[in-house]
Amino acid sequence: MKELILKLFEIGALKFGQFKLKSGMISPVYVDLRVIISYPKLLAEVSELLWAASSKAEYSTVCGVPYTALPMATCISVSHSIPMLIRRKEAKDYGTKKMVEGYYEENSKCLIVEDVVTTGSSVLETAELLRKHKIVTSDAVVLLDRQQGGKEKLAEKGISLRSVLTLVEVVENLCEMNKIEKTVVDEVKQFVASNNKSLEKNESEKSGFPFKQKETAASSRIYGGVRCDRGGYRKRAVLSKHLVTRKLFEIMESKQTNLCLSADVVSSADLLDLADTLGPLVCAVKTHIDILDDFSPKVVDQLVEIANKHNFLIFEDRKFADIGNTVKSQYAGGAYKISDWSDITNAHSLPGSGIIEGLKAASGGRKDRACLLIAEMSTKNNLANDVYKEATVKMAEEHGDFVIGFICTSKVSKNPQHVHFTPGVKLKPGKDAMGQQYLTPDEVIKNRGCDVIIVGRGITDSANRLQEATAFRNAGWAAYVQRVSS
Ligand code: S5P
Repeated sequence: MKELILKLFEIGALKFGQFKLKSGMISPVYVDLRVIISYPKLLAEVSELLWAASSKAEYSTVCGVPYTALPMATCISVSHSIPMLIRRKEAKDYGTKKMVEGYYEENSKCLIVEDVVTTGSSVLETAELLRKHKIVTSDAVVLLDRQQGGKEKLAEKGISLRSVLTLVEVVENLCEMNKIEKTVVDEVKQFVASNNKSLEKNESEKSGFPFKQKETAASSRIYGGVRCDRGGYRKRAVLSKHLVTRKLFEIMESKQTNLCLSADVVSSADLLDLADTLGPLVCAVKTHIDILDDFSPKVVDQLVEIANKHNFLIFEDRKFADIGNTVKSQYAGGAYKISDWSDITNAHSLPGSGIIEGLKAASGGRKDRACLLIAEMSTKNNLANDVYKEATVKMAEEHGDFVIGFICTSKVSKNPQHVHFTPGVKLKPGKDAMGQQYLTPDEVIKNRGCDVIIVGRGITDSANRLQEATAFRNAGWAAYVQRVSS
């Protein structure tokens, strides 16, 4: 089960933080198993486990609770030659007006399949409908039981619920694998123990996904300082006035990653493939859009779609360095129209504050656009000395409505609203042939106090990019956890 739990965590099906459910309840965990359908192997595996969990039940048909469990029920049906029924959510307004599709005999037994159970109300709704059609429903299987009274409630109604996973088992395993902190486990356990039956599944997991729409991300979270983590990303999300900073910290916290992929590849297909494959592991994807051999506006549209799907920010590493009037056109115009699609961009502070004015003007006052100033560089013999660095930080302070932090190799600002992005990161220290110098995630995050590791060739040159990105993500996150807990 460990592997399954890890996979669910990695694809973002389980998120930890403070989530306000529609019912008003604050949950320390958010479960979105819908994303499983994007991973066919996992879908098949999960369906087999559901089928195995039903081994003691007797049934001649299966019926998935709409919608996430529909494909799971379909997989069980096809793999084990068990006829399937579909429960409609609304009756058709034409034709037969049937609420249950598929062939069944009166008094035949049907197994209900569900992805997640909280209070059990969705399973019960399906069971009641099937019962109205004289179909016997005494058994249900679920992938994840949130342990909030659903099993008991269903038992009272004559339905025996078997689960593949329980929430407590999930968090305990994730903690053992160093994916979440012990405090999160305790919070979830406390939440489960409070056994709040007022949580309605239809009101929570099934009806909204806080991070799906970029615009709704901020509004769906709690900013009351409900939980602080001693200067950690969550607390800083609460403190942050800039929408992009807040979003970034929230993403980092919910996906438990401080990895920014530097997708320095030259083909659009490679860029999109990287973003889609590694999207679940990163908080941001950094592009050099002008190195694509085959750039077309479609690429950035697709990249934005992928960013929405996997909940990461896009950072075009344009390193603007000209006068305000010129960068204005470079940012919003030309072939790339960067301000249309990139959440974050960066600029040298060398020209003075005019460059920020120009970029800000080009962004048209959009609150979801932000800039990092280059305070330090990762290359040997670079010219950014302490005076330059301090002047850059001052400039950032003066333009907090657009500048959210720095490209740097150390923590240059004490302002918790400033984000520190550090390039030149590999799992082992070293350098390349052209002056690039590498630090480890541990050094960058734990010792130097930076926030985000930017990793390019450490991942893109690897034969197994997914495995390598996972290693960077784990190393970066472990370093952060150690930093905030020490
Ligand atoms: O000082 C810097 C600033 C940046 S943004 N040093 C850097 O290396 N970068 C960028 O980070 C660089 O342009 C490249 O895209 C990435 C590092 O790539 P890597 O392959 O060396 O990890």
